[in-house]
Amino acid sequence: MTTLAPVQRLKLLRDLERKVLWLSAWTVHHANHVRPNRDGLKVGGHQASCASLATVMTALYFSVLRPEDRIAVKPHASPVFHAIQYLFGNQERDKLENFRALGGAQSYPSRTKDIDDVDFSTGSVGLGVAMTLFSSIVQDYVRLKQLGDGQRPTGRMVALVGDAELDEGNIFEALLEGWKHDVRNLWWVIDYNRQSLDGVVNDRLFGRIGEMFELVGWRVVTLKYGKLLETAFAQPDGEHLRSWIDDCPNSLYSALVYKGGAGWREALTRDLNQYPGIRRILEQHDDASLHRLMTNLAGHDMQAVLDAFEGVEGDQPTCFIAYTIKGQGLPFAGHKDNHSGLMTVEQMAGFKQGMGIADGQEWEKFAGLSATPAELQGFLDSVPFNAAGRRRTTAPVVDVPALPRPRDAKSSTQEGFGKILNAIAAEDSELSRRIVTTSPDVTVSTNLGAWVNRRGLWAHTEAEDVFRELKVVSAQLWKKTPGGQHVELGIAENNLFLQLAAMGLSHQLFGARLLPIGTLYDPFIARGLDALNYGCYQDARFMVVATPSGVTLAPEGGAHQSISTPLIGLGQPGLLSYEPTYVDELAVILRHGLQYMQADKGGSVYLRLSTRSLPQPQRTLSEEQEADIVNGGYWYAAPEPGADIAVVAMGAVTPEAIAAHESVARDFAGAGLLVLTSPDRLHADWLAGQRNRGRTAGLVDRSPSPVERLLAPLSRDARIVTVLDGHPLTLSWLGSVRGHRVVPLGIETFGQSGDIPDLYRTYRLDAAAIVDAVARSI
Ligand SMILES: Cc1ncc(C[n+]2csc(CCOP(=O)(O)OP(=O)(O)O)c2C)c(N)n1
Ligand SMILES: [Mg+2]
Repeated sequence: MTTLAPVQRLKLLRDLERKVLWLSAWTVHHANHVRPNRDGLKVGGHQASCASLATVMTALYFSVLRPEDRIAVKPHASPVFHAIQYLFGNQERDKLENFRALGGAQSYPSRTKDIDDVDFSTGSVGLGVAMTLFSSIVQDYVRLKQLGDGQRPTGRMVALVGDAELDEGNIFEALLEGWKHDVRNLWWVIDYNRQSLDGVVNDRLFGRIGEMFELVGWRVVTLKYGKLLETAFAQPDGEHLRSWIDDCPNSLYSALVYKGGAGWREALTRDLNQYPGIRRILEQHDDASLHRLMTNLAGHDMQAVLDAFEGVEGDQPTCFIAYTIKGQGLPFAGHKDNHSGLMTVEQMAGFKQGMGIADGQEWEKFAGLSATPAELQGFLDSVPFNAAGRRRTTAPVVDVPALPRPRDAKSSTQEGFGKILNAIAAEDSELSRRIVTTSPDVTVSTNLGAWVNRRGLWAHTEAEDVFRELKVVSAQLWKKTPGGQHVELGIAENNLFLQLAAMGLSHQLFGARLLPIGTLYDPFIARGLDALNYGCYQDARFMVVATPSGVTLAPEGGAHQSISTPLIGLGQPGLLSYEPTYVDELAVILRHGLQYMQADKGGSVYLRLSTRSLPQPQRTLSEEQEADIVNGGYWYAAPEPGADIAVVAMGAVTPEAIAAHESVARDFAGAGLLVLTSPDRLHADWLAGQRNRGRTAGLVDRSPSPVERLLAPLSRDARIVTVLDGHPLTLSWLGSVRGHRVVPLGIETFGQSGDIPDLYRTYRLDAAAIVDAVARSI
């Protein structure tokens, strides 16, 4: 490719830009108008949003990007991405024909469901953008600590951003965090088409956007006018034309784009007729060429786009503001309602003709282009970005040996977590090197302090702990070095989950396995929930340790109590959740979690911990008990066969269940006490077991799932009382497993502050409430 003359390259890129525009529009059209529609629902797709980015993406993928770069594409430009990959030979025609159908190319680029080498899934606007920033931190983390194979050049983390995405607050949270961490090698290309979904983007806001980026150390490159307009501005009175466009409100500009040449003529005649130079420009252009001139924004001018990208050197984070037109080249260009607009069959016929595509040639890679197929294919074969094929990396699995088990007589699970990590930190092992922790300003209060004292804070450059230098006594040693293993974040849970997601993809993005552990207060999972979901959706592998939880944090009151997080744990795909009661359970679960995070069919892990100190059972767990803990639960006091009563408990309220069980067992001999560690795991295995049985009729696998096995000893009519410090629905489903009647106890309302005896009594979690529930169940 380097041998190509610039004019030749430009010509080929313009051809490919045209093809990309065509294929993206056709893919959406085909899905909506050509493919049979069985349910009458609109299939959708975003032809206008795609057209807006066709030039920029063509320039990037076919010329500017390198294999080590990682890209988040604006979700609704998915058809452009797939078209580019199709031209590269990485996407199949069949998948494009099935765009938005089962098994076809995805509506929004998906790392897990698309076949064409998506780097970052996108969909929930704003998150993919910020994800590139946190990935840049991970890239540096891995590089500075030499955790990769040392062969990978440093890449640029690139986001193709819709302008309305900048309304999402998470972007600014990320920008501030990135500034603190001195992010590098980050390119955000803003598709400044001045339109969102409902209408036109606010002018006042955008006037400030560049300044905001500069404020946090970014370089801002504005791609405003294309070569045609620049030439017109250089003519006599041209400066008035420039000021007119500069001052043109977004909504007026968009409306005129839609109206076309006659509309431009009318507006310019009205406002600038006093200038002879402008009158001459108007005379020299017919309506069609006037429209071409007035819409010649830099974001659609291939040479201007190339100049901008190629003119940037160094690793300073850079924001490109590319002026574009939503729907450029399509009949509804600029119309404020074009976001979900689709070309009609007639409009598509005209567009197709204009593109020089004959019937039956719609999917032909080179139909309707000016260069020969051989020239185009030769060019595609030499594109640097695609030269090495699929760009996803792998990394070996890290062995996770049995973890240390603190043996305190009394401990909370949070304290146990801190001690286990502290013990790992003291080891010199592959495991201790690969763990990376992060927390949004709750490192100490979630018990990561000891780990950080041993392993240090991570930063690009070394910074001493001033308090230590001045000999101020503190339990926390906060020295920052490039060798540190804790990434301290400001208080923004969105950032935490995106940082975890980026760390949790390090093996596939940067060829270096990390075992990320993030801590936060359990109630604030809700604050970052979409980002957590986003991380899980793209199969990032991380561990969330959430503590304190429930009403058990007692004096802190209702504002900090988490009630529905166990349901999030149950309902969130890609996230296996546990709520251990005892520290030995936690040690088993932590080990399993670190393995599960690396397994092919694994996922991320959520541990819901507590600050309540509980007397610890002095026991040595057998292999079988450990397996039960991993599978979701075990009989703390086994029921006698045919028992009529069982108490089921999980987490901090288990001592109340133990006390209640002792009392109940006096009246109901053989009553059992079941301690659960993961309703999520039990529930998932139960449903999977049922599905498999249904599917393999004939070869029926009748082996019961763990929860069926656990409940098997109970009599058919047994009553079960369940209790947890969380929403009662979490465990009430247990009644469906074998048809037992369940009385579920838990928290359903906002709590109050108080001590544990008062709160457990008030919310009916104490032993008396459990005994009462047993009595009422009879
Ligand atoms: C979190 C979230 N909220 C809402 C949406 C629905 N949505 C998709 S695109 C869009 C407007 C995007 O406008 P812009 O970013 O300017 O993109 P354009 O289509 O103009 O390129 C909206 C509201 C979404 N995908 N994600
Ligand atoms: Mg927009």
